[in-house]
Amino acid sequence: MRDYQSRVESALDARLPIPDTEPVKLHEAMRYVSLNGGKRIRAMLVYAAGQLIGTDLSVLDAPACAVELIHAYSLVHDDLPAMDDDALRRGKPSCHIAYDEATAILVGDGLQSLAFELLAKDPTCNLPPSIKLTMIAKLAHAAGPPGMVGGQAKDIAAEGRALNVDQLKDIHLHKTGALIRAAVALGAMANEAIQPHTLDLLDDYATCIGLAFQIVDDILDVESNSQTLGKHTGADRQLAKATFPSVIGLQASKNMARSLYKEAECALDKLPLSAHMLRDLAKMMVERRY
Ligand code: GRG
Repeated sequence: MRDYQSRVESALDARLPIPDTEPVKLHEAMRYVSLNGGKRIRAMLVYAAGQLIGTDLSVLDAPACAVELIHAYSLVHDDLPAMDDDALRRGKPSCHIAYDEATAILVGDGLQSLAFELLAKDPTCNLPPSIKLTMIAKLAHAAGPPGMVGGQAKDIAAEGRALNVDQLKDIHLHKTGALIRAAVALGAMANEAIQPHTLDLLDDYATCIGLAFQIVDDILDVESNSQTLGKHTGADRQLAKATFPSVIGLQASKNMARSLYKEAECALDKLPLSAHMLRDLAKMMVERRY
């Protein structure tokens, strides 16, 4: 996993705009938010799903960067005053604090377009155009209104309202889960040999761990502290947002995360391949402390 992490760090570094070229502030800020110590879970999922099918890691660099860039953009925009208004991200001042709001909006926009440009024309992603087109469509769907952006819109609309657990699941399957599903799908799709049945099982796995990941995020928001997490805790309470612990309780949230993890493992058990990296990643995602 550390190899995957350092691989995506170098791949991002090589693909982000050069810092001292115009517009310098935008380029610097894009690098500030993308090379600042995220866990790189989504990139690891791309690499692990791809390696499961036997895909060369070099082909997976562009998709791994693309999902991390979309993720970084979502965090930058999520931290803006118009959204969660958070001044701390990955242990450092959020983009709009370190720079300014206009720059943070442009950084998000720039990271998003770079993500799609990499999938379309990064020279290392030398796949047939039809596969690349399917990957671009998959990521666009996951990041857009049917996925992450739609989930964020529902999340904002739900502020201050009482939700039941199904409504909460629906928000997070989109807001957090859609990009995690896309990461696994992109890794698996980057190979002509992928079988539809394998893709379906991997999607079951990703759906379960995506939701479990968000439940753990909500639990950590209650049980951890901002120094460990690198972001302010208790923000959801301040914004009167429903969370898994607030809707079903802390212990039931832990049980739900555990049972989704088991479900994810069951999906992997049905694969005709040994998916030990995806197994380890699922474990890491539910047992994480930050
Ligand atoms: C603004 C379009 C738009 C979407 C924002 C994903 C999202 C939607 C907002 C992020 C807010 C948040 C804290 C969600 C909880 C789960 C989550 C995505 C946590 C952050 O992901 P990690 O823990 O972050 O993988 P690192 O920093 O490790 O990359």
